[in-house]
Amino acid sequence: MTRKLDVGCAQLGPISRSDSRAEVVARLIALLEEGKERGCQLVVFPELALTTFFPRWWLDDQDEIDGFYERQMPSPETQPLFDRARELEVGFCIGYAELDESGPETRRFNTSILVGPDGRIIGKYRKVHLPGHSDQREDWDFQHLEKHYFDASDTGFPVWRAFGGILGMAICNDRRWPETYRVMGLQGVELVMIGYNTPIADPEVPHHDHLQSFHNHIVMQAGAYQNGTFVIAAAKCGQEEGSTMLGQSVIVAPTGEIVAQATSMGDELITARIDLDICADIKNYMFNFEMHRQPQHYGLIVERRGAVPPPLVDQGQG
Ligand code: ING
Repeated sequence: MTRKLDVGCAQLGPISRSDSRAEVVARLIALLEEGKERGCQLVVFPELALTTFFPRWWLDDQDEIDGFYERQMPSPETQPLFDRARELEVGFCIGYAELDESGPETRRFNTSILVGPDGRIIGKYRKVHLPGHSDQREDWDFQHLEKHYFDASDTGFPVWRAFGGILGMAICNDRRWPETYRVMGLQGVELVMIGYNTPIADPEVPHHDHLQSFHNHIVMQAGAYQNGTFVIAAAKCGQEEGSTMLGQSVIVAPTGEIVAQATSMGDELITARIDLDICADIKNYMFNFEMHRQPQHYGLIVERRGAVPPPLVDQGQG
């Protein structure tokens, strides 16, 4: 019996700073309902899917800042999404800014959760790779302050048995790092669900702006193929508060092939019937980790954070 799963990737267009949770939740529910109509059992939403991408600004008003976070999930404002998902019996993955007051200190995370068709939370992931900077860059049109607004992850990259397979989550910049996929690959992951908010303009390397879509896809196609897993990646995109955000959401097969791709810069659902059993075609042969990996030579990957080139040897070289 093949393990076919009908999945949806729900790309979101811009969310304005002034959009209420209710307005956004209505858009999410519309995409979930379309997913149901098209036979989806699981729908993946973007990173920070409830608000505008607020790390683009240096904000001083703590109340305004806190307004971008969820203190509980589901919250009263997001409960309608969970209720509708349960009615439709469609699971979903969604990213949001999490304000965690459960411990002695308040902690803040860029978080993603997996919710089952019964509306119950199956698992939570907190973003590991926080890109950008923590200081204000006065001369930049937009900041990238995830290191300022979010704490480091305390979850790492877990996976869960759900929807007939082994599923994991990653968030935006995580998708650029091979370690993200490999840590889940070493747990047998068959579907990695990713949300992203990617500004086209990178002030530090503006001459790469035209490569954003290429880089977006190459890293996920490679991660999928090298670990024999499907990848579903949902963008929040379009002109959001003056910042042009990358779209081109995709569903990628374990072969690295793109199965479906969004063609708009707005709210758009792309779908696919994926067969989780084809992961074995990669996991059992080309990337049979048990048969081919040589961890005794990989130590630097864990031991070393930054690159350390070999010492300059005096061979008359400059
Ligand atoms: N967004 C971007 C990403 O990795 C980024 C971060 C930083 C993009 C600098 C471009 C330039 O896709 C998030 N949210 O990680």
